[in-house]
Amino acid sequence: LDKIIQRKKEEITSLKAKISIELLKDSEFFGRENFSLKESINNKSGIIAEFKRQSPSKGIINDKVSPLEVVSAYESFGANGISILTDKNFFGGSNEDILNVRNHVNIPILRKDFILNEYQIYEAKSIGADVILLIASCLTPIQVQDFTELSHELGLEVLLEIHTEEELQHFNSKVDLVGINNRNLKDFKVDLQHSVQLKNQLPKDVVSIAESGIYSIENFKYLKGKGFDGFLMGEYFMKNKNPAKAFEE
Ligand code: IGP
Repeated sequence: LDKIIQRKKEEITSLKAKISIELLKDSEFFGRENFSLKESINNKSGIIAEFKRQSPSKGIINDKVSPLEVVSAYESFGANGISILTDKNFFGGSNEDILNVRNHVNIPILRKDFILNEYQIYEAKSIGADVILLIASCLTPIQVQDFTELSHELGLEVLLEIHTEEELQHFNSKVDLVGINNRNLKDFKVDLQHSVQLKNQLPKDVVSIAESGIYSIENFKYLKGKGFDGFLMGEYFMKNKNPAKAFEE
């Protein structure tokens, strides 16, 4: 009997998972073509502007603005992509933050979260994201590969985030973009040299994004000069009362 019950429990759990994924597929966003981040940053400024209310390293950055006003302004000031944190507990975000803006902007949206299983990838598609972040330090190389295949089946692009030399092993040629995080997620230290050094170890034709710690136009120009295709910037914009204003400079 114990065996039967154990087996039954597994059966029900996987059935529940299947049903919830089927429900996600009812979303209007399944079947819609994605906005490609890879194409959108090609030969442009490459700025991917982030909506981030708070973070574990900085506390509250800006909780007075709505995603729709900020994101629309980012687009009109010339951002090539938008990043939105959907993690609630540490970043104060939610899936609604993407749902509420998706139909109002015509540039790609990156769902920024800690993706650990397939369900979250279906979920990303169902809320209208175009790109998902896969963080190498949270996943095995095999998971990166499997999750990338699933994302492509659903019409999502993958941005693989790495921070250390060892994490280069998570890279495979199927991922669409590789981001190098200048911030160490364990101690929050930021060092722009970090992305420059690691970039040299990536294949030349990889679309590369410098992430975090880009706090001035000089920082941006410096990294651009080093050959990065894209620049993920959050705090520089969000710490402004009017986040898109920083673009005007
Ligand atoms: C933006 P900054 O320093 O400009 O606010 O950083 C972005 O790179 C950062 O939010 C980020 C992040 C992450 C957040 C990069 N990788 C992974 C959460 C999880």
